[in-house]
Amino acid sequence: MDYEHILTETPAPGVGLIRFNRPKALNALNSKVIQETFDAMLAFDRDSSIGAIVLTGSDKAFAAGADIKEMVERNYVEMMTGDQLTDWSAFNKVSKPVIAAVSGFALGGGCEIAMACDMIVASETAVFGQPEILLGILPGAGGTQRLIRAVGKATAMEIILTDRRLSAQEALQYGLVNRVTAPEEYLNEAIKLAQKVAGLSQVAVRLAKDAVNRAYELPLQEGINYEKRNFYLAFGTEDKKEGMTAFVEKRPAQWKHK
Ligand code: DAK
Repeated sequence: MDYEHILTETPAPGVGLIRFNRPKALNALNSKVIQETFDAMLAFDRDSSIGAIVLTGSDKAFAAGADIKEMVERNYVEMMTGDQLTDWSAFNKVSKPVIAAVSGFALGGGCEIAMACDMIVASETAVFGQPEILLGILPGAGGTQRLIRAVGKATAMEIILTDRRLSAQEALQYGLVNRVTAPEEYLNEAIKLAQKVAGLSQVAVRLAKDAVNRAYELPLQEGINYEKRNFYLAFGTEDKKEGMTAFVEKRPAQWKHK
């Protein structure tokens, strides 16, 4: 598939890679980038040979936010009735794990997309922030909700109200990212992590990701009940039988993803 603003490849078995590719605009996310990213993501999600997806940008910028030049003339009604909102929320439809490989700027919508991923590998150069307040707006793709869960209210407020930026090391301390690597290693590390997940049962991974994400939405007891249903569902799969039999027979499991 030919895209204008993203590149896709399969850098390792089972791993789908999507790269924002508007280097001159620091990967500013215009409508086309968002549309293409979600198209590619859903294509990898449907592809049974893919077990995990890596989303990355360039060394200088994961993404410097939504495209301000595209938004500058837009008014309330155009934003509300445009298809942008639907596009941004299509992220929730991806059932396979998505790992963000972040180097350089992850600002505004860039930070929000990274936070919407399931894991984040950051280069030492990564900078996370929500500078929307400087533009007279506020985060609109989950920033006010996801950041507070990741870093707590005090820090989230400071980031959103004063444009405080987090370094990769600070993001690691807060638990916003999974790990920090040397600048030349972040993508390899993300691909390795994706390979690890891609080597597992896709059905078990899907059920597990779904259950973890429910923790965001549900009160504890309902979340525990939800988890239990997914847990029992796993007992209906061939992969459960294979995984446990392989353990007993002391051999690696051969997953069928069924
Ligand atoms: N939009 C458009 N162009 C951008 C851009 C952006 N966000 N960020 C950078 N660029 C462009 C610059 O205009 C410049 O282009 P030329 O002037 O060369 O044509 C080029 O990229 C290089 O940028 P700089 O010259 O500024 O590079 P520096 O290294 O000096 O500075 C910087 C890098 C990242 C600190 C700076 O570019 C910057 O502050 N960028 C803006 C960051 C920002 O404010 N981001 C938040 C945008 S608002 C929605 C949901 C969410 C959102 C929108 C809608 N819906 C649900 C509908 C999200 C909103 C946002 O993200």
